[in-house]
Amino acid sequence: MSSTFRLLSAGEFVALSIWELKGAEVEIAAALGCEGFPSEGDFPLIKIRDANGDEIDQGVFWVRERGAIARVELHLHGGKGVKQAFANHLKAQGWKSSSLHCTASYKRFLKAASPLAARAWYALASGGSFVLREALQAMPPSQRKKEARRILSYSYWAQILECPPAVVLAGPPNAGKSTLFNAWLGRRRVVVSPHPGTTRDCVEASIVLGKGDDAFEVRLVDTAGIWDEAVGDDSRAIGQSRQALREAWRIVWVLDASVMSRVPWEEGEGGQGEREFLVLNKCDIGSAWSPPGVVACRGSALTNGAAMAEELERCLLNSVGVPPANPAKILLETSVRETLQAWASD
Ligand SMILES: Nc1nc2c(ncn2[C@@H]2O[C@H](COP(=O)(O)OP(=O)(O)OP(=O)(O)O)[C@@H](O)[C@H]2O)c(=O)[nH]1
Ligand SMILES: [Mg+2]
Repeated sequence: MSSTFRLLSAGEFVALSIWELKGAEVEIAAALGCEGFPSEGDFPLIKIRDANGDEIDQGVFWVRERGAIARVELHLHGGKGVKQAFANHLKAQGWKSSSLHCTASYKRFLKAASPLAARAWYALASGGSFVLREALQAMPPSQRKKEARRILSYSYWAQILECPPAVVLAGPPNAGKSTLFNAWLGRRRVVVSPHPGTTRDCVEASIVLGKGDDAFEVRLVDTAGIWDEAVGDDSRAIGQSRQALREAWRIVWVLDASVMSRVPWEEGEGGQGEREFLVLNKCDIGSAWSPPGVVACRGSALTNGAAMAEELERCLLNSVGVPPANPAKILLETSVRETLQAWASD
């Protein structure tokens, strides 16, 4: 048997899995348990049964090409188990699996976790950067230099999309970092307790910042509380927190407003720079003090954490600016970036 099948959609958990089957019409019909092929323009919903006649899924049957070797597309549900069961079903009947040959950028497009990443990787996969380069090539040198510089000023978006950056929640123990982390995610992801030193390992989760086409993915990181005189496991946990702070794209310092405490930079942590934000938490039980410097957000992660997260998202978005309207200007391809760098410095 020379019939082959392959998965056209992304491999991870997705709502739909899209399959391509190539082979003789009778073999395809037998594999799908149909009487025959639907008439042209007809896309029936068919039930897929395994060798025992048990239904494993149902999906849309689309005939792309008829002939000695027919090609059909099948849209099934996207769960991992369904995909595995369908592939097993075909293999048991002698079908061979073939892989999808697509470019690295198209694969990144399929896996994109945010609208901005999807738009930028799609622009690259469909030749957008080539069109951009051609357009610049046709410009007079002085205009090209100016335009290349302008486009290169968006380079940080390429870094953000290549590797989602870390927004690190840090501060003293028991200040409410993990409570805010959970509230931000909208689910109980990490343990919260009244005992200082609850969080040990850094825990991260993906979140999407912003709305609409420009929304992009970042990694929200919960860390162990930092305090002096820690020894043993506590000291190792704080070592991890400090590592996370060094690698952070943005730092959100969470402090307890109800008890007098020192601000991180008085303890040699952080530097109150533009990429750091101060949060005063536990305002529901008191505001014993107010730290020097700008407070990005005050509130109670316990009673109103979602609103605090929203406020912080606004601060983070304001700190990063707006990506270019044309996603091809986010130069994800090194060779195009290098060409523009050469033009910009001509
Ligand atoms: N009243 C009040 N309690 C809060 C608030 N946020 C957190 N807590 C409580 O404070 C305690 C510590 O909260 P956590 O979120 O575990 O604090 P943490 O900063 O992660 O602590 P470590 O992991 O030990 O560094 C828990 O009992 C929380 O329920 C708040 O806004 N108001
Ligand atoms: Mg914690």
